[in-house]
Amino acid sequence: MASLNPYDLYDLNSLLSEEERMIRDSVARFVDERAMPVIAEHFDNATFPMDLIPELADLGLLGSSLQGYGCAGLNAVSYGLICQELERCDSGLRSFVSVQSSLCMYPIYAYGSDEQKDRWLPSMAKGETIGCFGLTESQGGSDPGNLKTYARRDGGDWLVNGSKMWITNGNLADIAIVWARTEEGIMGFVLEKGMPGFEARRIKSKMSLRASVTSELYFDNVRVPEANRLPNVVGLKGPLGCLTQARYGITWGPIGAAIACLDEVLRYTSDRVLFDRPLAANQAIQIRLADMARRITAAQLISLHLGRLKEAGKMQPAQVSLAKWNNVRMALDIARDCRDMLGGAGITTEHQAIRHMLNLESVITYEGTETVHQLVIGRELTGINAF
Ligand code: TGC
Ligand code: FAD
Repeated sequence: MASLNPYDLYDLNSLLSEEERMIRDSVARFVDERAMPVIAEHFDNATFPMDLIPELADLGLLGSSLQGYGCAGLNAVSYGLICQELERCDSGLRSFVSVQSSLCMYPIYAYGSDEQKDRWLPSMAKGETIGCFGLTESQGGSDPGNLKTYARRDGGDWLVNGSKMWITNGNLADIAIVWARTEEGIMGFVLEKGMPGFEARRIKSKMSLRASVTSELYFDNVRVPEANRLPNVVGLKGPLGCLTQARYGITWGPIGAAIACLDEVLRYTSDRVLFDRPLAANQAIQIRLADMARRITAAQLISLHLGRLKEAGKMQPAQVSLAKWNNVRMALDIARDCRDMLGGAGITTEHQAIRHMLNLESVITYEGTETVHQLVIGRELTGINAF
């Protein structure tokens, strides 16, 4: 009997096309050679590895699912595999790509005018223009329908007032996709760095996603031309449609984080000798390792099937909710358990588990908290809206 790959017990590799495997392997190489060696230091110093942005762009990872405008036009499973490999390194690296691709390039692509697409998408694909996505406000991110940021028409322009909270890439961004209430409903606007009255303030003292920039955005009578309003969507379905794209990718990312933790702890428990035998020789340890493999395998099957549904145009938001809930919970539990099996060695960033564990505390909160996704499924099952 051939021995199984501990990180792919069901040989899902065999269900991938040659192109999908090639994409996964080239991102994996980039991660191992370029990102892994620097990530712990960036996490410790609370900096984002800016010098990797051109490399992410050269690999075609920015806006990789979009067609044209210098984008790679990859299928859904390829995008998922990209997220998985990036998050094998760090959720912050995957977040950067998720936000740029699914939350900034996607709304311009899906809801923007031809002029807006020509103006922003090619430079975003090259990593020369960085975006952020402003939906959440301090009064409650789970309920974006209650957003207060307001845009009112003023001649041919709009005046935007309000603020946004917890915005990934906020201080790095050249443009911000800002969702605001108007007399005509919720609309999306592209705000540009340097517009008078538009300010980003970095959120400090984060214990999670430290290798990612998170900011507050402030808008004080920011004058925004009509040419910067996304013309083709009105209502909450605009931002929620972007979230569906990003959440799909997030179902894959934590699989990478969980694999990184399992890999680390498999090595550690084989090498560490306690009571005259390797730690891995204990039943209590093997049961925990087996449980990790079980949960990773289930998550892999969920995301792969979800990806194929997406490619067939059949993916439903409630299916994405189930996968986001399951897969992030899986990875967070595994990271915590791996941290424990490393003992004292598990509390520094010399090992990965604690970094992944802390990052996943954000991942389980952003893009819809675990509870929000549970309630989406509850609503799907019962037909009763419990929000
Ligand atoms: P509800 O009445 O359910 O829906 C309003 C309209 O939106 C449509 N819709 C969706 N469309 C696409 N995708 C989805 N997932 C959708 N969910 C709903 C819906 O059909 C409806 O359309 P229409 O045409 O009838 O108007 O709205 P609700 O107010 O009851 O809210 C439902 C709820 C709670 C699920 C929603 O508000 C929600 O998802 N809340 C969580 C918010 C959230 O996830 N925020 C994330 C902010 S961005 C972020 O965290 C980025 S982190 C990035 C990183 O670093 O990786
Ligand atoms: P709340 O909505 O106040 O929720 C608090 C608690 O109440 C949670 O446990 C929640 O599950 C629970 N809860 C809420 N409603 C119910 C209910 N009906 N029943 C039971 N329990 C409920 N947002 C952006 O727009 N853009 C970004 O780029 C972005 N990046 C982020 C990066 C990081 C690192 C973090 C931490 C957040 C980011 N967010 C971003 C915001 C994120 O989407 C919100 O934090 C998230 O949606 C939750 O909102 P909240 O923090 O206001 O918590």
